[in-house]
Amino acid sequence: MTPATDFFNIDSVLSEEERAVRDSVRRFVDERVLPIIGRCYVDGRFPRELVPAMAELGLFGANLPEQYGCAGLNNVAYGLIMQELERGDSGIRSFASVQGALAMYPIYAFGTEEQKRRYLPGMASGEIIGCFGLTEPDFGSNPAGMITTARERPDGSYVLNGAKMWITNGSTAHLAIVWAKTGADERTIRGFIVPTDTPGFSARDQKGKLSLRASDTSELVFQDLCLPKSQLLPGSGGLKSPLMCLTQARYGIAWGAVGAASACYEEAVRYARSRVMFGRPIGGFQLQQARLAEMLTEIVKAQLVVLHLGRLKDAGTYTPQQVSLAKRNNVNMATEIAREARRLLGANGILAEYGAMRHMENLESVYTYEGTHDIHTLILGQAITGLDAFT
Ligand code: TGC
Ligand code: FAD
Repeated sequence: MTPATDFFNIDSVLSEEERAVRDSVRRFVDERVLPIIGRCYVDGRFPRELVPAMAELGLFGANLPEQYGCAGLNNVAYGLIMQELERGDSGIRSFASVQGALAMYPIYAFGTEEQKRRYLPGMASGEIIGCFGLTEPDFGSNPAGMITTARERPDGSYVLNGAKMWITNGSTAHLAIVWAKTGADERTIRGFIVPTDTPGFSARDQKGKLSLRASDTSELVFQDLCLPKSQLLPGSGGLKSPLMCLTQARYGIAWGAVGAASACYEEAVRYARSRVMFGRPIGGFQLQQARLAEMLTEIVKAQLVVLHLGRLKDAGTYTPQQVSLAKRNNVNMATEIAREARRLLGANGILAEYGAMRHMENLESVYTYEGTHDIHTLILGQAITGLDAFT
């Protein structure tokens, strides 16, 4: 018997193309990610050698149009990609999320035609790696307060000064999408495409991470960094622009969490059926059955949330608040399931040879980034009551 996570036969409501995309990424994860990821995690190394194969599969900016070298998939197929990648590891999904939703999307949404043609095909093919700099050392949940500045000079060029913190892909990226204030308040926030070889740019790896270890995380510093006007994203303006990018990434994360939870659940089922204690498989004890029943129930609910959200996104009728609900619920669900799976595995559950503890540690970052669980609670609170708890 397979530990089927598709308990509600969601397969039957996916299109042939959606299933084919899902299956090809699943194969990639089985063949290329799972055999090496435990080692990468222990070594604290992002497996960059996987990038060409990921590009070949069309995983970067997969829901952006084909005219820019992207796969042009719908949002459900895009979500299924994120689900399968995170079944492997949150760090691998993070790489694809940042590249597609946080670096390619702003160029697509706010860039000129010339910028889209210059950057997007190379990013889809994985030759140009991007990162997204919004968070600062003193402004995480409240990016409106950012102190990075972009001062406009009389010739129309800009000078950037400031620092960004916790930036995924930061030290390996060829370009950074940097958000900075051109004036006094958050209405003047603009986005810039910063080539990372520009004088005045530096990146430093964040050391000592106990989570997302198979992912690069860095601090970026801009010191009198001069940029021609051509690097401004002209369609960006105000905090709303980076928040629009976050909505794209949060959507993918809500799907990704289902993948991480499914990996943990499937591992737990296999273990429960094979581990014998007190003369029988531990899966035969009611306590472990209750644990597994709870996991499966929560996974199914989370699957239904993202599938419906994806259909709404494809219809153009979804809202950022719905995305907040999905990110908040699904990541919390996956965090709990990873912890329960680790416990079910007993001592083996602390080994990198199994996935549960790696997922559990990763999910602590996923719980925190892209809006902490608390921030999404407050976003929902605002949607429910009409009262803003932030100001
Ligand atoms: P607020 O006044 O609420 O909003 C300003 C304007 O933006 C609009 N808006 C959104 N638009 C699109 N999508 C969203 N999610 C939006 N949220 C708000 C809003 O309607 C308004 O528009 P307008 O036309 O009136 O100007 O802004 P606020 O300063 O009160 O902030 C609200 C808050 C706290 C919810 C926001 O700052 C927030 O979401 N904070 C969390 C920060 C965060 O998530 N950072 C993530 C950094 S990137 C990252 O973590 C990458 S991890 C790597 C990976 O993905 O794998
Ligand atoms: P803080 O904002 O300082 O929050 C600390 C605690 O206070 C949290 O529990 C929070 O929920 C709570 N809190 C904050 N405000 C309130 C409130 N109003 N009411 C109640 N509680 C509140 N950022 C990027 O820009 N780009 C990236 O690529 C990126 N990648 C990341 C990768 C990793 C591995 C990690 C861990 C983070 C990454 N981030 C990135 C940063 C991430 O988005 C921030 O860490 C996140 O937004 C939270 O900010 P903070 O860590 O400063 O926490």
